[in-house]
Amino acid sequence: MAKINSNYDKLSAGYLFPEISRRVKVYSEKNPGIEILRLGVGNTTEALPSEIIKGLHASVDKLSNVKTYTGYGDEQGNKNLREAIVSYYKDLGAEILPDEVFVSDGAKCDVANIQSIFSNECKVAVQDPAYPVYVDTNVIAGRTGKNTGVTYDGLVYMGCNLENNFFPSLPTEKVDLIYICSPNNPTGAVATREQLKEFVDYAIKNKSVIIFDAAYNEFISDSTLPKTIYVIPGAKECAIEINSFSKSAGFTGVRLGWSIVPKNCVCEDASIGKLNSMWNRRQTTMFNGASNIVQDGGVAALSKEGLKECKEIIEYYMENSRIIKKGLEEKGLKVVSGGVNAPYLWVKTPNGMKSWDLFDKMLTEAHVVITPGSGFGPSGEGYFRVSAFGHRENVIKAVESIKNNLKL
Ligand code: PL4
Repeated sequence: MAKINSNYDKLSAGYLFPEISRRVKVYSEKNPGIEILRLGVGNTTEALPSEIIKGLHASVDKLSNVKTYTGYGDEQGNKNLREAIVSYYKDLGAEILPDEVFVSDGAKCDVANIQSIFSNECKVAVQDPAYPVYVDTNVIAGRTGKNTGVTYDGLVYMGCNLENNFFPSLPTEKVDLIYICSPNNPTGAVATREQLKEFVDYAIKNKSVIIFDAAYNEFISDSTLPKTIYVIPGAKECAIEINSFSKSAGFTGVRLGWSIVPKNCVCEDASIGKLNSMWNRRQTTMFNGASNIVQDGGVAALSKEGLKECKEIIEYYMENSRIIKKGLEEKGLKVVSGGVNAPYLWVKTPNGMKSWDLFDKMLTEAHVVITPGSGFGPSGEGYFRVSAFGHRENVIKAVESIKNNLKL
């Protein structure tokens, strides 16, 4: 007799982003002809730069010739891409070995799957608010108790708020797996070296592992802020880093990411090399490698010219961010975090409104889609996230519509 994984029943009804799409669809169907302006999902909109297009085309051409055709590649990723990632880290000031790099088809599956190499006994700590995948995958795996409607029992929520400048203090109880995202989704806050060092020291002392999501690291323009946790002394002993080509190179639809599991990364019952070999086993068993065409696109994105072109597109989105910030502040809304070294702005809802009420108000009055803060965790209630990804003219239209039509 088959039985379901009843942990699914603990989850909140719908995953955040499909729930937003559902509400927007219902509204659009009832109000045909109204133009919806999207500052909700962090979805890239600008064309891929020429160096990446060249890399992708060349790779397609290789497949047309029997002498250069390739079939399955290494599950961990092609050698040239893994080496390009190693050299990317070297430029950031971190020494990573090629067999510590695991290429994937995006960061989402890596941040979702990485928990599977750890015991179900592990106590999990998440920044609150956080990208919902960290919490939901641990719920599915059975590392939490029941859903109270606001929180999950057994999970440690590390509150990020105005008082701590949206970076949490160390957990007061012993935790085993710690999710940190910097630049943070949704608050846009970026951890300093000192803040990360505190967590690294904690993890080493407690034999915990940090899962560091660096998906937005290329949006950091302040050179004093770390773009990888591996510039922090000791981080290779306690941290797994996950990154993506989605936001830095516009690969949201193309799909490519990577995880780094250093050989020196250990935990209570894993000595040197064990976590790396477990992730290798997991990936080689359950994943068949990223598309060879896309991997060649990734190599092009990490080339000198590719990085330069991608930087220009990042700067375009960051100009959007400045436009949004200025417009929201002119409207009297409080942008409390983000938008400077990150493509998200974290904004207080006016008059103490609930996040989803503000979502509906924004949609019906200004026809603008934002993301309700409570969708990212209990500390997100009373806030909303605005994404700076979008065509400039749409961003300007959205900001104008908020200024002219939102009734405060
Ligand atoms: C909507 C902190 C976006 N359907 O594209 P990937 O898989 O390489 O990266 C996913 C990812 C990983 N880590 C962080 C992220 O913020 C994201 C993407 N988040 C958003 O608007 O918050 C897209 C969300 C998508 C999803 O569910 O991920």
